Amino acid sequence: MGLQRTLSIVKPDGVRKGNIGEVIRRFETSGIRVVAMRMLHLTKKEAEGFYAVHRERPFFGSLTEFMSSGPIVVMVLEGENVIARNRSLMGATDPKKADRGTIRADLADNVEQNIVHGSDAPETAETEISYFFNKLDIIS
Ligand code: FUP
Repeated sequence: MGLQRTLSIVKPDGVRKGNIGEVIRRFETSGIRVVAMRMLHLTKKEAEGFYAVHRERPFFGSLTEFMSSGPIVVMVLEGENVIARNRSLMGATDPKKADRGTIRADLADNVEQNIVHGSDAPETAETEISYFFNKLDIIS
């Protein structure tokens, strides 16, 4: 716990649907600070690198195809207990199972195209942040 950082991604569906501002608004409204932000378009290889932990899963090909299908917005979020707070704002992976009022319940179409990514633990947050950002990119 304490002050944490986490990686957030507005996925290609969120960018396509014009949800960048809505996602960031929800973070800021709940007191979470954005301390780094960038827009980029992943190659298939870069998406595969990011989701390497899922490489044996049946959805890996489709997921990485989707994640490289258009630009994304990557952000570092900072706050007390921000890893769990971000996950609770996001809602369950499958929008049909996500609590009402969460980002995925309100905005996502299906389990693959689910608008946002958020790191799930301190170790993954560190690895995922460093996949996109250098130390000097992050405001402290
Ligand atoms: P989450 O941490 O909520 O993003 O969920 P996971 O780490 O379990 O899954 C990562 C991504 O894989 C999801 F965001 C979308 C994709 N996925 C599927 O496409 N199908 C599935 O059945 C499960 C996950």
